[in-house]
Order: sequence, then structure tokens, then C-alpha cells
Amino acid sequence: MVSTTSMARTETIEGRPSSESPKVNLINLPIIHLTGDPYGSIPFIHAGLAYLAGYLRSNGIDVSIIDGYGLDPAREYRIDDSLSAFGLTEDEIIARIPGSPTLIGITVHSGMSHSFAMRLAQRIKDRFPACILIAGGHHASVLYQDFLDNGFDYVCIGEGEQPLLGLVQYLQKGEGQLEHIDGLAWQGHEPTPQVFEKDLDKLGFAALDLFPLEQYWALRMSHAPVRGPYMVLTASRGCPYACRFCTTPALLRRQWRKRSPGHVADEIENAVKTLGIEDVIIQDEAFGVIRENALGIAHEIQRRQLPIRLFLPSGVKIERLDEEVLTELRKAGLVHMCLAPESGSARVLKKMNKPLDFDYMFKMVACARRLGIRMSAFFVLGFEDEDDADRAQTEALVAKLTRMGVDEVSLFIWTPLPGADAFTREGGWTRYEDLNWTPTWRKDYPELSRFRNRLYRKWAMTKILFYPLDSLRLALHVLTGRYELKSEMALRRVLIHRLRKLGLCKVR
Ligand code: B12
Ligand code: SF4
Repeated sequence: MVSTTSMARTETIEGRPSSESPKVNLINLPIIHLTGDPYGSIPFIHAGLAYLAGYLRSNGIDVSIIDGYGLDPAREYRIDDSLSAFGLTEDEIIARIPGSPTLIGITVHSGMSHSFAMRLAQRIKDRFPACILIAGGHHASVLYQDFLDNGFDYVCIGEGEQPLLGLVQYLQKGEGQLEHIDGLAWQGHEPTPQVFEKDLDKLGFAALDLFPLEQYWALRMSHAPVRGPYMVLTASRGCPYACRFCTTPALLRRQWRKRSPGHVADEIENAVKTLGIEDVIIQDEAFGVIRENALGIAHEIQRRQLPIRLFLPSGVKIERLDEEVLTELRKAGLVHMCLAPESGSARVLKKMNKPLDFDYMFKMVACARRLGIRMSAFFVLGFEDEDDADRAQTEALVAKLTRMGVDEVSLFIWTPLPGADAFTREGGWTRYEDLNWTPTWRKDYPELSRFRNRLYRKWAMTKILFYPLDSLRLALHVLTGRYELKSEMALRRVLIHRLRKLGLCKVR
């Protein structure tokens, strides 16, 4: 049965003159975080939105981005008693929607933006009743019915390029049939799974120029320790693994797809020439799954002598790298990468369904250290029934990796994410905004928080003891803002925040 809402929507679509070219407005939301939480408020240029916009534009669609974060990224405001946001308010976003919009797309990166996105959708619908609203991103993909019940006409499940283009073409020219657009959900219609584009070159370059890049660069902070004008880029999508705490396996169905090295280098070269890019953040979930591809990218960048620094901040699967790949990537400009051991306990790793070859990891860490690649290691604390013995093993691994030369650790307290195999509604959280790496709702949060602090202290003490010069370097970089590590950015941020509060500093 077709609902009334869906009937009304269908009439609107069919009533549209076929020659009308809809302008697509994509909205990036402010960065919403727990007030005062340094783990959830990391600035980022939304790569997914940038690729989406680039794809539409290259298909002749008039597209713009209202960047609810980047237009005022240093401005923080309270949303309620526990949440704050960096960026524009709802009113300010709505005020920037031009004329009578035809199609608005809102991206929802995670549950942190759940209520904000719903409220914004309702207000857009009240103000522009004829406008068609679509949501996308991991969180919206998993909870598409909630979004359809709260004002959205469509939700895109998973990758956005083809479903959104299909919808726009349908609206614009009446081309195709709505039912044939895979990956699109609407009220009363079960989405059919997308056949993902295998050749990612066909999805084109990210439309970075549609973002207020200067504003991002002026922050001097991102999810990689960048120093100069930076760009975000994906060289591959998806991941062949199936870690139980992660949503990627369900959403991208364990299919790893790549771009050709030439295409990746073309995108970088173009950005260097047109935007003056110096730093490149590659944010693939699983960079280098096929070593020849990683080698190809490294060689292509070297051949063109692109003067860039490369960063891999999303956690590489270390077993996929080897000495030759690391050496060539280093020559191409790789200065920082993240590995993701997640736990020191083989038992917990088994539960996570995350295989890890410890000895191989140690070998690669030693190799990266020799090459001068700075490293960060990710850990997930408190996964399911993790006990004291598991924690002791994690603590020992943090110490060992730090002794071996891993420069910093990032410690996340586990929270169930919708779409992940380990997601469960049990646990005491009350709203999706609770599902971040600072899950204060967990009964064992105080204990886990103490454990996290203990590990950070362990890291700091081990580093000072084994690498005193590195520790001095860290302090110098915090003071000068010339980063090599994520921890330097985070510490400088805390320092500036404190000094501003004392009225001793005007830097934002
Ligand atoms: C890098 C990354 C970050 C970076 C920066 C993100 C960036 N630059 O975009 C940082 C570290 C800042 C970050 C922060 C967080 N992240 Co994050 N992040 C990622 C990661 C690894 C890659 C994102 C990416 O660039 N993907 C590649 C691009 C091309 O894909 P995309 O962004 O998904 O966009 C595509 C589609 O989703 C779709 N789409 C997106 N928007 C729209 C809009 C419309 C209208 C349409 C039609 C389609 C569409 O089309 C795009 C192109 O195909 C993903 C994992 C993943 N597989 O994506 C997690 C992920 C999205 N993050 C996640 C989480 C939980 C968080 C945090 C809450 C963690 C925390 N710190 O507490 C915060 C939240 C930040 C906030 N307050 O909003 C979860 C979300 C899970 C969920 N179900 O909610 C993910 C899936 C990781 C996971 N653990 O499973 N993240
Ligand atoms: S955590 Fe990383 S390796 Fe594991 S499934 Fe997710 S993207 Fe793949």
C-alpha cells in the first residue's frame, strides 16, 4: 500500500516540467559532539559529500554545498545540556538555502547528527513544502525508515553517486523508473541493493572547490597532522574484512574497490596546481589491500614529483603492507600512518573477528620507524566481555609498541554502532547521540575511562623514557603548531582552549 505522504511526493515529481533542471543543494551538518569531548569534535572536510558533488557536476548537474560546518568551523554553540556543535545553527543553514530549492540532500556521518538532521528536515519541509529531501551517509543508510518517518522523502543506502544521479535524472527528465534505482529507499518501498561501481575512476574527483577550504585550513587541525593546505581523497572504497564493531562490512558488503594509480595521481596533481595543496589525507578504510595498487600510486606520485605529504589516518590493515610498499610510499611523501591493533588480547581480537598477526605488525613497525614514517596505533577498549587479563595484555602492547617507536596511541571506548554486527540495543544508551567514543552511559564507563587514562600515562612515560628527544620535539610542535603527530594537534587545541579561557590568547 502506498502511503499518503508517498502519493503526495509522487504527484510533485510527476507534475514537474521535464525541461526544468533541478539545482541540487547538498548540506553538510555542523560537527556535533559531547560538550567538552576532545574525541568527537575533530574537524573534517566531508570527503563523501565532495565526491558526490563532483560526480553530479561532471554529469552536468548544477550542484552546490551548504557547508554547515566549514562556513563557521571555530564557532561553538550549545545544542542541549550535553551536546554542542561547531558550525552553523539550524536557522543559519536554512537562511542559506537559496530561492525555491528543488532537491536538498543532507549527509549524516554518524548518530551524533541524528536529531539535528531530523529537526532540520522538518524545518526545511515546513519552509519549502515542494522541496524533495534525501538523506545519505552510513547512519541514515542503516536507519533509513526512521529518516523516512521524519520528513525525508528518500534515503540513499550506501554509496551515493549512482542513486542520487538516478534520482536527479528521473526528476529532471523523467528518465528511467524510480523503482529501478538501486540503493534508494522511500516510504513503502524496500530498497534494492546497489551493484557497486567496480571502476572507481568513473566516479571522478572530489569537488573540493565547493567547500570553504580556507576556513578549514585556517583551523590548523584535522584528523591527520597536516601542516599546510590539505585535501581529502579516497583511493579505494570498502574493506574485505568483517570486524564486528564496524559498519563498513554490512554497508559496502566486503567489496574492496580501487581507483587506478594514474587517476589518483591526476586528482592530487590537479589539486596541487589549482588549490596549492601540500598535504593529502587518504582516508580509505582499507588502503593498499592490493599491494600492486599501493605501489602503483606511490610510483605515480614519485614519477610526477608531486611535492606533497601523504597521511593514512583511518587505520591500515598492517598485514597488507610490506617493506617495499612502505619504502615506496615513504618516497612518495608518506609521513604519518595509523595502524589498528585494537587490542593486545588475542581472545578479544577473536571476538571482534579481527585477525592480527602480532609478529608481522612488529616487523612493519620497525620498518616504518626506520623509514621515518610517524605512527599512531588505534585501540578499542571495553569490547563486550573484555576482562582484566585482556586489559593487561592491551597495556603491555601499548608499552611495547611505544618502545618500538610507535609515536602515539588513540584509545576509543567501544560503543555499539547501528549497522555493526556487534550492535545491540541493550546497554543503557538512550539516543543515537550517545553512540560515540565517549560512551558515558556505559555502567563501566568510569572504570574504562580510568583505564584509558592509565594507558595514555603509560604511553607518555614510555615515550619520555625511550625517546626523550621525540618527547621534546612533541612539546616544540605543540608550541609552534608545526605538527607531525595527531597528539600534538590535540594538545595544542587543549592548550589554546585553556589560554583563551584565561583571556591570555586570541587564537581561535
Ligand atoms: C574518516 C572517517 C572519520 C573522520 C573524518 C571523516 C571525513 N573526512 O569524512 C573523523 C575521524 C573525523 C570521523 C569522526 C567520527 N566518525 Co567517522 N568515519 C570515517 C570513515 C573511516 C571514512 C569516511 C569516508 O570518507 N568515507 C568515504 C566516503 C566516500 O564515503 P561516505 O562519507 O560514506 O559518503 C558516501 C555515502 O555514504 C553517500 N553519502 C554520504 N552523504 C550523503 C548524502 C546524500 C544526500 C546522499 C544521496 C548520499 C550520501 O555517498 C557518499 C559517496 O559515495 C568512516 C567509515 C566509512 N566506511 O565510511 C567512518 C564512520 C562514518 N564514522 C563513524 C563514527 C561513529 C564516527 C564518530 C561518531 C566517532 C567518534 N569520534 O565518536 C565521529 C563523528 C563525527 C561527528 N561528530 O559527526 C561510523 C558511523 C557509524 C554509524 N552507523 O553511525 C563509521 C561508519 C565508522 C565505523 N566505525 O563503522 N570519522
Ligand atoms: S574496522 Fe577496518 S578492517 Fe575492520 S571491517 Fe572495518 S574497515 Fe575493515
